[in-house]
Amino acid sequence: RQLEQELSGAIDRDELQLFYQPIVNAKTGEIETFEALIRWRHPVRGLVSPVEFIPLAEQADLIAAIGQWVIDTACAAAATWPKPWRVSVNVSPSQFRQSDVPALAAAALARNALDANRLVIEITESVFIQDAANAVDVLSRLRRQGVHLALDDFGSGYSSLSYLQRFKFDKIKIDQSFVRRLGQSSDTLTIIHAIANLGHNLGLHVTVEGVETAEQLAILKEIGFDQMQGYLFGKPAPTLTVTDFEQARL
Ligand code: G
Ligand code: G
Ligand code: MN
Ligand code: NA
Repeated sequence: RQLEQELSGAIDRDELQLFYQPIVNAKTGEIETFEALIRWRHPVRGLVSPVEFIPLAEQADLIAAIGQWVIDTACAAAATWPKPWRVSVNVSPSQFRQSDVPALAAAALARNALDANRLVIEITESVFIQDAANAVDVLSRLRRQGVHLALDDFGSGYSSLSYLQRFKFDKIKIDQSFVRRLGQSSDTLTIIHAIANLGHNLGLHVTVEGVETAEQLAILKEIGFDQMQGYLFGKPAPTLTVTDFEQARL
């Protein structure tokens, strides 16, 4: 309750912050995109994870305001970057239903004179569960504006495959849980490989997430992804650092 109340003032008190994590080209190691990941700098609790406060924001009808702040802030940041990297923003299912995401995106892009193809919207399979027709309509509007669309956490939900027929995304991001289990069973590699082939055969770009170790990288390199993301290439950070300007060693 109290945290919920505090959250309602967090935007005005300037307590929300975006961290940025690099997403690199899997062949060259060059940075292509930064994913914006929200944090709440709580005066007493310190950095609060979105895992904790996004559900609160959804209950308290604050998700629309926070979502708008995220898109605005991410576009403003991208407009200041020294290279035309894309910025990728997570949009939760309730935000997708409650706010006019295409209008918010259009306003933020215009305000910051940012080309629409610099913005990526990441959604998870769960946006299709409640109102698939609306979700497809919203995605189509974003597509017509030139915004890129990514299906996040792919493979972690159920009946993931049917969603690939509902809307043609630009890319799928393979859920981190697969990479985490790489060392545990050889089946995991088979599954990751199959997802990558499926994505490529559908003409989609495929990103693998949660790459933490050189061992994982060595295995994943064999598969042939388009992009990779994970602590090995860079952790989410409040500002871009010198290493963000270097190529990852692949
Ligand atoms: O950055 P971190 O690993 O703590 O993120 C945890 C979860 O919060 C992830 O599922 C991520 O997609 C989600 N998340 C991060 N930033 C945002 C945001 O700005 N909006 C929404 N809706 N979810 C976010
Ligand atoms: O659900 P989504 O994919 O948007 O969540 C991304 C979250 O994963 C971010 O909050 C980020 O902090 C976290 N993350 C990014 N790279 C890694 C990684 O290599 N290992 C782990 N454990 N988490 C990561
Ligand atoms: Mn994401
Ligand atoms: Na993800």
